[in-house]
Amino acid sequence: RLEEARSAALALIDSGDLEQAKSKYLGRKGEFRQLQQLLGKLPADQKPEYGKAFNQCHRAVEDAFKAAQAGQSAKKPKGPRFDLLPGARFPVGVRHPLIQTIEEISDIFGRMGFRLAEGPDVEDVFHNFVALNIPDDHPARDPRDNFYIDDSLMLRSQTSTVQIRVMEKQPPPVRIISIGRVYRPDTADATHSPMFHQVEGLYVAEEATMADLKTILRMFCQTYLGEHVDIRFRPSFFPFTEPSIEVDMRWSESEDRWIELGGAGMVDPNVFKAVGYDPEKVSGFAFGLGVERLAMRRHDVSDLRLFFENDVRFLRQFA
Ligand code: FA5
Repeated sequence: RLEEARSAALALIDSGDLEQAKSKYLGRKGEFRQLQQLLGKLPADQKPEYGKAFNQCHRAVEDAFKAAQAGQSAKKPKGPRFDLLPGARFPVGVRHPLIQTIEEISDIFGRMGFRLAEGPDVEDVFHNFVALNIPDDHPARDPRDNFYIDDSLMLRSQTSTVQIRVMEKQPPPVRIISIGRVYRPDTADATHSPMFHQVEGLYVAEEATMADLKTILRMFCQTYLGEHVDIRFRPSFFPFTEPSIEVDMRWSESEDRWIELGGAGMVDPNVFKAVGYDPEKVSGFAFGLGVERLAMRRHDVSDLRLFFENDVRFLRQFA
């Protein structure tokens, strides 16, 4: 009976009469349901053999049914039965190149063990300056160089604020990056914008060295920009690192033109004190790089303002 049911059901499916096949064989009152019920009444020693045969037949018919069903619905045109000519193409957007850059940067540092951290764009003077060892009379605090909201609030001028926010919340060791917007009343030109992005990194451990810092920066640049990229380090000064360096990248292999990528250095003991870390017990390094500058170098974009003009002819090239 099982064999009969199988061939009859398959024949129906073959002929395309899926309704019949379903109600007669596969439905709730169908033949297979009845055959399955017989299973319960068999003597125990015949059950496994019959059960196996039943399952095989049932599955074969079901699979054939599903395949036929899929075939039928694919053939049945759902829309109007005429050709809309010429085909109207929907414009499909692309993710903004800076978003793509940010995701790739966090991917690369993620693989090196750096967790992603965040801080607010509207920041207080304590996190933007005080805790970073930038004294009251420091020129970096000048109202002409910052967007103050009132005496104690401002749009952050650097992502170094996130170093403080992270260390306030957790004990060492720390290994984070933070990527976000920063704001400075800089005049827009080919390499500057009043709003731009930085990627900040902070590494704190029992022992961290300048060599570790330079290796991480070099590895990151070679991964993101390519093996051939030329990087150079210059001595520099930041109140929150000592010693401090600046990182430049060569604009192209053929040109002797260098562009500043960011600042970095060994975390100043005063910064550790501000967040309650013991500078005798930990050391660390930090860096802050310009995200637009990285994207420019990677995609050979000669004017940073293009990233903010949102001309679709430019954006489409990043599909
Ligand atoms: C800083 O902002 C420091 N916080 C970096 C740092 C972090 C030093 C941690 C030590 C330890 P600086 O002002 O140089 O440094 O800015 C860093 C980078 O941001 C620059 O090298 C440049 O790539 C980018 N940058 C600065 N100003 C602009 C701007 N107006 N438009 C686009 N990119 C900018």
